[in-house]
Amino acid sequence: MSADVSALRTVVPQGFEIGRVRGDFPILQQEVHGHPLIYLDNGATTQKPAVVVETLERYYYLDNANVHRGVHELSERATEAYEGSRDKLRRFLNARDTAEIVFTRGTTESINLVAQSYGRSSLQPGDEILVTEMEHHSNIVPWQMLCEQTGAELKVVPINEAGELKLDEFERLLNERTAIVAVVHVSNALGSINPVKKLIRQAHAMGAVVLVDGAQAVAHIQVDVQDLDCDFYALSAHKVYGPTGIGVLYGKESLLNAMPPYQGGGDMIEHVSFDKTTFNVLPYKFEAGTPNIAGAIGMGAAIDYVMATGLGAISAHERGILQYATQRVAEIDGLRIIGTAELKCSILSFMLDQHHPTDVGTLLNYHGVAIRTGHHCAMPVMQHFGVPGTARASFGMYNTREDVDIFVEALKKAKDVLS
Ligand code: C6P
Repeated sequence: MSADVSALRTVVPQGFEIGRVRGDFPILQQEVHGHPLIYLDNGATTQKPAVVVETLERYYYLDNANVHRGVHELSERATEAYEGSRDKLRRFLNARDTAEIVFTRGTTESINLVAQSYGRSSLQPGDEILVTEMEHHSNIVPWQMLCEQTGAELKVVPINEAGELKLDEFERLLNERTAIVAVVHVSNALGSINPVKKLIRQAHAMGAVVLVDGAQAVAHIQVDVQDLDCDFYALSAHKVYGPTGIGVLYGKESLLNAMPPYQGGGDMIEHVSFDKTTFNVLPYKFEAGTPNIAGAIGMGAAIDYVMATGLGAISAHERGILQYATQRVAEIDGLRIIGTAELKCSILSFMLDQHHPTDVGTLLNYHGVAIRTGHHCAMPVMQHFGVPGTARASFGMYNTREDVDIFVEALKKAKDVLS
């Protein structure tokens, strides 16, 4: 091993200490337009700690090989690291077995897998799929496509003016025809945290299966799939300090076993002939072709980092930041927060007077402040609130009150310019 490679970090620091956490993310130590970077676009993607980048680097420098195929040393190492990551994800979600952890490209692919495999093989005309008005397009469009294919019908649970689910409407819409409930854990456009455990219990009582879109949840709150008793849980690594292009579909083993494969190809088969092909066991039945090996290993490193830092401490820190930001933006006349749910996490979506969110975001960028603007792939939410989009600050474990102060000062200047 060269000196350079051996210097790469593989040891994950323990505990939450904001100075150390910030130091673990080298990308934050830069200036943008002559100002320190204030990164408040964590809902879109989080930054990666050095240990994740260095795990990827180390994998490609030392261990790169295809998995499950070779008898040689590198393939064994790559396979061990890849399967090791699967077990890290199992522990992270408290799944019962690694067979229940399917690697996908991310939340979007996880939801499409369930729609096209579970949904297409089991839904009939007259069945209903229940989604909510606050879903990301990834948890709407695959179900609309499935409805087209099967004759099932899409039903939508509305939200109230705070951006909370109308739970009485959920109960009213849920019935014995409901085959699938697909609900977001934390809304990316509003920050609302949904009471998914209760929704799952109610859906199960009606005989429906439940998919939870956890894209915006797993970086902020502890998720225990056995405690939730969800049937499927979808996540993306890049929103939890890991690489892009990799994520997980958790599914209950009994359901995954009964489902047909999603894609055909290498690794997902047991035996192929022109007469008959039989499929591999879980989870490989759903992992056709050479997977994103480096991504999976990098995701494992990210999960190690998050678990060692402590999700409890991360949640508490971020709650403080969101509370502080909510108080501070109240100083700005004409700023309207979109999404005021009682239970919220890490997202502050807003309109500044009637100014277009893109103008607000563009001006903030000149102060080094990175936020996201637009419909956030949740157009029905924007339609509900009668806005073209919002400006959205979304917080991660490395954000501080000083970040919020700079953001608020930049907002005040943007307001002056736009007025
Ligand atoms: N939301 C945002 O800026 P993918 O693209 O597959 O990693 O994640 C899709 C997705 C699904 N559900 C929710 C709740 C999400 O927030 C996202 C991604 C990003 O809000 C990009 S649009």
